[in-house]
Amino acid sequence: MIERSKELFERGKKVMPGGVNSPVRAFGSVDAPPRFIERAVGNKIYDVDGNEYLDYIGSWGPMILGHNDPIVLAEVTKACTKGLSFGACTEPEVKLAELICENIPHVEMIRMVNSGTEAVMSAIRAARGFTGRSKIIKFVGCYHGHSDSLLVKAGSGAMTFGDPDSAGVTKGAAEDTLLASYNNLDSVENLFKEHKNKVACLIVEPVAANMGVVPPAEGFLEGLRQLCDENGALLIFDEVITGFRLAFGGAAEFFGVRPDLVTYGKIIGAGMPVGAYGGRRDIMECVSPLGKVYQAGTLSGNPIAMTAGIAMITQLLNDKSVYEKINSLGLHLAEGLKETGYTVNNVGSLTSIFYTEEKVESYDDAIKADTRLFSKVFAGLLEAGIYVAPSQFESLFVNTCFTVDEIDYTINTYKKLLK
Ligand code: KE4
Repeated sequence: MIERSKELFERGKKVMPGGVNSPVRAFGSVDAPPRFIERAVGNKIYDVDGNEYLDYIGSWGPMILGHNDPIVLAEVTKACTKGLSFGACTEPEVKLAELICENIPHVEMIRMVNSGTEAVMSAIRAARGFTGRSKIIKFVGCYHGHSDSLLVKAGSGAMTFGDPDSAGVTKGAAEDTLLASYNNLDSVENLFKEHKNKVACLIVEPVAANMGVVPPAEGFLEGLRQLCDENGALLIFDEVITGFRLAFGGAAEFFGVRPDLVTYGKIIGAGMPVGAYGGRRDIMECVSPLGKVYQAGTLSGNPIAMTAGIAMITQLLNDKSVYEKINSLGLHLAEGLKETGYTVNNVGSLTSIFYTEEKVESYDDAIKADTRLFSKVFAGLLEAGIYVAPSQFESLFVNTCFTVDEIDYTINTYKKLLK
């Protein structure tokens, strides 16, 4: 029974584009109406009709300790009594910045913003300001938020100059964005050769998770590091998904490759509206008011969001067994899903099942997956109380609150639906 969700969706469609505030939530590519979520705790969410689901989205990754972690909730509740926003400097923003910079070697300085999009947009501007160069390299199928120069993918055949992937993104905004193929170092080397000394930075999801999970091939990240060094370009790891999840130091620690800049999203705010970019001190010192790269935001460093982040990140710092737990749960899920005979990619607590029997090591492999079958399975999972991303091209996220029995229930449900 999902009458209230349906009613809210109809009302929403009258006053918000598609009835949503972010497109993926409209369930546009699956055979089911969106669920309106009323509350969540641990690894479960509850919709407005009272249905319970095992939550494999977790607000797209930040709920590593589960929803409404008691320590985070207590700290946020306390902070709210002091006021929600001042538009002024506060102690929590200094404490969160210290927590990150003192414990992640490649983040020497950091700037808080309000979303992953804003973090990436600002990091790109800092890279362009620091290098004095204009071109950026991104990978087809990697998603870095919706700022104009990142909302780009290869037009048909135009594999080197991006064509706008969205109406409203002008040719001018897209023409400095060069497109490479994920896990293909030659495609990157060719772009550097064609645009000698013009590339400011290369941005990559160190584990691609927006084409479904596609791990970096052996030597891929190391190769990007070398190519950036050889060409005077900055290497940016977009760790909005992998940061603080694959390891405390994110994918950079997990794979042992040092980026020049990293971007974070909601994960450093325990799911609150936060983002950040940071890295080498000499680059970050180019950012206003210290340097000439302007970037600002009323809500940047919001005290409630910072308090939430401090409460969660302190726990992750003090109890590294969290990573063994979520990585082993992720592996257990992946091994079980492989028994369906379909392709499963897994890195730590990130997993995707692709409805193909072929390997999926690139965007071109990923788009061959059977999305119609995905949609059918998705609807069946919802009916069984299992809430996964409403798109083939996302990840399944586990958190510390999952039990092996719940993972096994999930695996068995997939097997039944795929019989
Ligand atoms: P936000 O602006 O949505 O906070 O972050 C943008 C972003 C940047 N970089 C990466 C690697 C990301 O995955 C994202 C956002 N991810 C999507 C889900 N894959 C957010 C969900 C949505 O768009 O509603």
